[in-house]
Amino acid sequence: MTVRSISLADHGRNADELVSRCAQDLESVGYFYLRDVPDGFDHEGFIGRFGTLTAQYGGTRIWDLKPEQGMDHLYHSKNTQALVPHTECYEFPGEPPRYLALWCIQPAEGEGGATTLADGNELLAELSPSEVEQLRTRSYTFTSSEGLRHQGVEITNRHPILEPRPDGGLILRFSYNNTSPMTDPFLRGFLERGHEWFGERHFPVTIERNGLLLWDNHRMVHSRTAFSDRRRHLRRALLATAAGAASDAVEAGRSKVPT
Ligand SMILES: O=C(O)CCC(=O)C(=O)O
Ligand SMILES: [Fe+2]
Repeated sequence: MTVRSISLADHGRNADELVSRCAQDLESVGYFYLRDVPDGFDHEGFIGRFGTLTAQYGGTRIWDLKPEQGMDHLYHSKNTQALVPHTECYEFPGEPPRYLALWCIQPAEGEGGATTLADGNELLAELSPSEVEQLRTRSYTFTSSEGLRHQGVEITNRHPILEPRPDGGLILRFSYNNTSPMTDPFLRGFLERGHEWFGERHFPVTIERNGLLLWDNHRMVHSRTAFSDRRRHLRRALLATAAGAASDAVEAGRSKVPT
């Protein structure tokens, strides 16, 4: 599958039109990818049209995704290693933020460093009604990833993998490596299946400099490929469309993060 994209050069003359063009892709395919973005573009202002920027782990609203010293042995977004399929903030106490935005300051040179995405609706469509029912009724424990725990952020909450939203939509929470108990055969089976599905159905997006990728975090599963260029630098923002839950979780994590 190839990535769909919108060129700002073609659609950038009118900001409202651009937002509605992006919103169309977001609704139909679960993401939009904006290319040909000039230097000086106000990424924060633009993504603010889709939701409210929420504080992330440690309180920051914009998270720098850049390899850090001493992180390479951990499972963490701030290193050069591949990640496994996940949705973001599955361990937050309430609804995870609805949208996740990444924009690129400096792409990785050479192999790797693609952000990978797959549409969770495809996975759900493959499941039997009884499997869907189990995903909605069984609760599992979701915990912050190893790298965050290393930084003093440890959030744990129990949730079903599939949860209805008040507006009639669904929230998919997926973490291949931070859901428990792994002794549960249903959970193991589902995670293995999801991992395999992601391997077959994901598409890579190598975000170009200034490019902006924004997706529905209640629907899309994401990951990334390993890379070697330590200058790779993306910025990440989380957007909430309903008040409350996301920022509460961050408050819980904030006090533990060394500044
Ligand atoms: O580095 C990337 O491309 C994505 C990392 C990631 O999973 C995230 O920012 O949530
Ligand atoms: Fe992520």
